[in-house]
Formats: sequence, structure tokens, C-alpha cells
Amino acid sequence: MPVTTSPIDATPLPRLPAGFVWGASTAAYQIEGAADEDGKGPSVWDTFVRRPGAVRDGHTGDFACDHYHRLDEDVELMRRLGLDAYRFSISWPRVLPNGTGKVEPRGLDFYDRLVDALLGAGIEPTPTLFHWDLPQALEDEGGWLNRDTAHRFAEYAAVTGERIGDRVKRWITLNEPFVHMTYGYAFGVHAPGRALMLDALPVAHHQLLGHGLATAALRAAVPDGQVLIANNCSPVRLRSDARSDQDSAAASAYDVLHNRLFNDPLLTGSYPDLSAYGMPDRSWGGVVREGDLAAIAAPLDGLGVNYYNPTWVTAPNDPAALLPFDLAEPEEPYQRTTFDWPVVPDGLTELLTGLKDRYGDALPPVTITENGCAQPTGLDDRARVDYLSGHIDAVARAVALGVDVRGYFTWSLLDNFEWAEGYHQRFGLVEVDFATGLRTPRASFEWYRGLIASQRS
Ligand code: IFM
Repeated sequence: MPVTTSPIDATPLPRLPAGFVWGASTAAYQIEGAADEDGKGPSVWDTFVRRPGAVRDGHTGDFACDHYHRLDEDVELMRRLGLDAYRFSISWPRVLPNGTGKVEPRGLDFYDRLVDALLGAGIEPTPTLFHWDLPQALEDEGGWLNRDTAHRFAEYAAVTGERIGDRVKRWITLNEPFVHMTYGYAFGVHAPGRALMLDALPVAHHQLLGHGLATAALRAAVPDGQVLIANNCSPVRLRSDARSDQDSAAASAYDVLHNRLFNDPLLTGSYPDLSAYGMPDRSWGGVVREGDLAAIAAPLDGLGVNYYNPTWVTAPNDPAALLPFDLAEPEEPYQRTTFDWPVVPDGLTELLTGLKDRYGDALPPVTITENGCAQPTGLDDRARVDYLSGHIDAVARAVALGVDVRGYFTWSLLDNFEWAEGYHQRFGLVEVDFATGLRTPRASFEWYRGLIASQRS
């Protein structure tokens, strides 16, 4: 395989196939600010950040990176970076302040301007329709616990597709429905802050149904468009001292919850067995209705994969525990990000080859829709360069092993609002001063720019 070398870092990286898409990702609530401007309705995050103690140091996304007012400056940064594509999310309550019904034209105008600016810079817009900022009005009706939200999501997809689908040809429906279900509805550490534990499971089905219905709406509005979903996936590992059948059963059970619950229905048309989670039957006690799985399994043009690290598990210490696994720490002394997440690039190769082994020809082309790391404030972020370099190399190894990977979007273009951590975790290629909005590209920005240029040359 021919070798390219980035100008910043001497680490040689294999050349990815021609046409490979180099991108960067962000999300609306994490960067836009302008929380109640131009008719935007409140989202569950606007509500949640005001709950005392919910977000570290009481930070909010009210201002965030002020991207709403700095769109041109941010697109210029992307142009300098040489991105092929930019993954952003559309704020549902900016477009439909109540989640349904009346459309806010000024909200749509903003995304219209963003799309035109991107296309003008030669960058392909790649919107995600739902990155966790559900309109509060829909949460008041039960949010994703309410099946009707799936239908409202399809309505929103149609409105958006009809407005920008003439220019936007790659769409992502949902971001990380696993994380939204667990953090938002099971543990309550993200919006909407509901701690329902296993009673949160219907949220998985309703999000996936929403994906299926929105896919149909997008196919109607944008017949030449591509539709993907971005799933957070994590290879499951046992500690080397784990030997028992119970440990293996715990690993399988965790894999079902984190990975298979969200990939199987899309790619095989059926859910994995959830009896370890107390699900009484295949209809989940009436939650999964006739025809739902067919809608969810509508063909995808690609699977988006968000990867950060593997998950280590053991058998539960308490046999009467609610969950059929305990989370564990690896014994290997991995480097850690400021989030304390272990840095494990080979987990990404393992994940991608594992998807191919599990789904075979049913696996559509894969795009890495997120991968990146939180590092300390500062411009000389050598650790981020090492992280990105290692993970892109891991993607190349998966490609060499036969996995069809079509693109890599790093998380994130800008430092931004990192949910319950507020502004304390910095994932950006570009440092942001949250007091002034000043953007300063880091060493990793120059490194990524050089990598993209050398991969193209
Ligand atoms: O910032 C988040 C993003 O919103 C979803 N995926 C993981 C990122 C880092 O935690």
C-alpha cells in the first residue's frame, strides 16, 4: 500500500481508497448558541442545563461557540482545513419550535445559508437530524417514550428535506440512540434527565422507528439522497483474568445493549433477545408493533459508526443486580484522555472487522461519523495528533482486511459544549475561547490539513 506522510507528524499513514471522504463533525446544541433567537423553541437541553447540579459548574449552551453568528468564519476554517464534508446537526426546535405544526422560516433560513456557504467552499453538507435536542414541547408529551414522537420526527425530516434536499445529498437521521437512551432516559445524566433504568428501553424502539419513518420521508423528499444513521459502537472486552462462563455471558449481554440493540434491527430486521433485560417477549410487551421492524430495516446507504473506546465488563458482582454485567477497568496502562477514556486505536479495527464478521453482506458501507479525544487546553496538542493518527491508521487496517469504509469525520471541528461536562472537555481541532468566541487552530488542525492534502495528492 502506498504511504503518505503528514508534514507535521512523521508517522506514515497508509493511503485510504480514492474517494474516501475526510470530514469533521459538530452538533447544534454544542456549538450554535443563540438559544432563543429567531423564534427557536426550547429543547430538552435548554431545560436540563437549568436544573441545579445537572451540568458541571452550571454551564449552558446559551452562547456555546456562537456558531449561529459566526457561520462564515467557521466555514472558512473548514475550507482552510480542506474538508470534503462537514457533519453538523439541525436543531429540531429551530425548525419546528413546538416539534410539530408551525414551521419557523428563520430557523430553516439559517441552515439554508450554512448549506450554501459549505457548497461555496467545496464542502459537502452532511446534516444529522437529531443530535439529542428534542423540542421541549414533545418531551412534555412523553418524549421518546411516546411512540408519536417517531411520527413527529418523520414530519420534521420531510420539512427539512423539502427545503434543503435540492442541495443536500447525504443525510444522517439519528446520532447515538444508545447514548441518548442510556444517559438521557435510563440514568438521567443527560437531558431530559429521566432515571428510568430498564423502563427506558422503549426509547430505543421509538428512536429506531423514528429513523425508519424519517428514512421514508427523506427518500420521498430527496430521491437521489443517501440516508445513514450514526450509531455509537464499542467492542466489548473481558479482562485477561476473566475466565468464567458468567464473564462471557456478561460480555454478550453488554454487546446486546450497546451494539446489537441498535444495529441488528437496521441490518437484520429483528431485535436481539432482550430477556436478560427483563423484556417479556419479542414484542416488548406491545411496544414493537406489526410492521415496525420492516420500517426500521429499510435499506441504508451507509452505517455511521462513532467510536471512542472499547468497554470492559465482568459478570455482576451481585447476582441479584438489575443489569447482567458490571463495567470494569482494563488492566493495561492505556494512555487516557482528559475524560479519562482509554486510548485504544486497535479497538477501532476490531470493531470494524467485527461488524463485517457479524453482518456480512448485510453491512452497508461504513463511515466513521465521530472519533476524537478530549485533551488539555493548549495549542500544541501532540496527544490529539497521536490519537487521530493511531485511529486513522486503525481504519486503514480494517480497510486492508476487507471492510468497506468510505469516510472519517473527526470529533470535533471546534471545542464545544460537552453535555454534562459543560466546557471542561476540549475535543476541538480549533481552540475556542468561550468568553469571547475567539477561534485558534491547534497543531492538530495543521496536522489534519496536511494529512488530507497528502491523501489527495
Ligand atoms: O460530544 C459528544 C457527541 O455529542 C456525541 N458523541 C460523543 C462526543 C464526545 O463525548
